Amino acid sequence: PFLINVLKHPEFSSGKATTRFVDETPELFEYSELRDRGNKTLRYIGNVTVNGFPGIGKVEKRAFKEPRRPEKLILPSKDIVYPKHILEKEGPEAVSKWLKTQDSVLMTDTTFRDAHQSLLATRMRTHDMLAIAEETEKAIPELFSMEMWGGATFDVSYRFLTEDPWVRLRKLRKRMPNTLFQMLFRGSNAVGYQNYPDNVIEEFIRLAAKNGIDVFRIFDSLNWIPQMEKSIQFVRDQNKIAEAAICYTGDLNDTNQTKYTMAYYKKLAKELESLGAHIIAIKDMAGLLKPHAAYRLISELKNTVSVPIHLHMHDTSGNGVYTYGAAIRAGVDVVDVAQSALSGKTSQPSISSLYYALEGTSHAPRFNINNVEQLNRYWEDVRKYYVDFEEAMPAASTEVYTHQMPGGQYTNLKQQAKGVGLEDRWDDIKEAYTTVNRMFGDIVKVTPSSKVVGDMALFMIQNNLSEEDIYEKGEGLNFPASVVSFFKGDIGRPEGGFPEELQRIVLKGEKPLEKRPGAYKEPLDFDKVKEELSEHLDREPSEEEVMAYIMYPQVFLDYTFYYNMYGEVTKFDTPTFFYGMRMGEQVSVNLERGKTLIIKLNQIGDPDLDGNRILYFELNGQGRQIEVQDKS
Ligand code: 3PY
Ligand code: ZN
Repeated sequence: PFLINVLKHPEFSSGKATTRFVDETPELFEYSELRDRGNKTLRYIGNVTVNGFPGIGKVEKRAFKEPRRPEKLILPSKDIVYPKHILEKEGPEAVSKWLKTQDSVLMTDTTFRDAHQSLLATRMRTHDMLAIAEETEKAIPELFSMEMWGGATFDVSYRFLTEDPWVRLRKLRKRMPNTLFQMLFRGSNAVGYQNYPDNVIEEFIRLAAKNGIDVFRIFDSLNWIPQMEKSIQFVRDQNKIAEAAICYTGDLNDTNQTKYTMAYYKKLAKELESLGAHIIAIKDMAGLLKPHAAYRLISELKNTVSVPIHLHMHDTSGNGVYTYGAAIRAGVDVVDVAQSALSGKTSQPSISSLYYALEGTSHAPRFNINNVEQLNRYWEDVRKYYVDFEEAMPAASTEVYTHQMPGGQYTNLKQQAKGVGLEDRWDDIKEAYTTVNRMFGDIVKVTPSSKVVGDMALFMIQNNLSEEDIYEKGEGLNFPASVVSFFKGDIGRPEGGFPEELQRIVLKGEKPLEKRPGAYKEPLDFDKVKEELSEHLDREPSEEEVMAYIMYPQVFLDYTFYYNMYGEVTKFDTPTFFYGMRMGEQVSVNLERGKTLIIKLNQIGDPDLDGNRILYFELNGQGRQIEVQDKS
């Protein structure tokens, strides 16, 4: 294509071109680059139109309305205090102190992270967040923070959305410069499912801070502090907010509870405070904290530590707003909520429901509810794009108090069960999940420990194994890799230690670790990894790309392969990204300012003998054909 550009250029055809013509005429490159981006775009759209999107398959593209946008926002007054500014001017301790002086409860909006992780299999695209980011900051400047990164979003972006999560972070940062950005960080597991050497944890935190994260919610999936303390220190080293989380499990109302008691939570909170946490979070990842227990827990914690308390929960049981009400009466400083259209069930309680529940009390939040409701219309419309990822329960379910499955796992495990043909045994799987938890000694269940319990439950159902069978036939069984690794101590140590008999059966003579896994790991040689990645990419990678490759080597390489093939697919609107185009439809893709592709699909040819179809497009008025292999 480059040569053709040269030949067609007016200066060249007029005969005036010199040998320096190519150097002095950069638009040639630009033109061929745009052409190349056009080709990639058509290749993507052609492929998804013919073959469908992974996980959805080939379905007819419905007609979607443009999402409604907020039109009458009341803009923030000049004297509004942004905690982000406090952090920047006075540091994390000042934010912590400021929080404690607030009468009204503060809120973290999880719409960009946990809400869609827990309802829509983490598939929310950057495109849909960016489109509302500026208005969100204008509409609710009173938020404590926006949770918008970490957890499962890191790998899902690369794996399923062909998106770079670092780019998401930077772009949102630009549009929301005054809002604290919060991420979920799995302690020594970073944003992965395994332990990393300490220098990897340090480097990840440095890069996340550099790219825009302010608040790091650090947790360990077994509440094991040796897996958290390095992360707390590394966040402090960056002068960012270290929010150390205690995962809530069991039931504080249960007088027979011997492990997860009030004393247990108080002890953890004290230890985390002494390690330098600026905020203590109670992370109720399944939604097990009942109202009365919440009142008692928060009251006790407020008397135990002097840092603020941030409560996170999922609304699976339907009791979320009631629990928050009780916690707020007990003086909790911040709670996690989601925009109504993405709230409830396995997600967080609704920001607007909670607003009205608190109206008239001394803790009522200060934001403008009408602004929030205007934003919510956008989310009502955008959620429709993602219906094919809605795996959640159809309504609230109090069974969660029995199976204790985290909100973020519910849809994933269901998908996993479907994958091995066990969809119809979902009730049995939930029951097995409860059994496995008991067999493991009643452990905290959250990524990655929840995955171990889920894998074991599936394994038992798939192989028709009862609890007795495991003890009787265990020596001859090939347990799932995650289960073996758990009993080895690879993700840490549960409260009260491992059940010895089961550990012996699973490990088959192998010795478990004696110290935290990170203590055995040599520091990673970043230069060496960078060199290795350069060879794969054939160019010098950025430090963020090196980190992505460390976390998820194959996923990252696959991402770069698809990125090279399809270009910046984040620029497409979401219906086109998931469903391609209808015959005769026209869409526009704005690549950057002044570079818009107007695409029309005119015809799809019949497959040839090899199954290849020709798609006839118009790209900015010019006919273009793309050949796509029909995989059906
Ligand atoms: C995650 O680790 O992704 C979670 O959301 C845990 O609750
Ligand atoms: Zn959560």
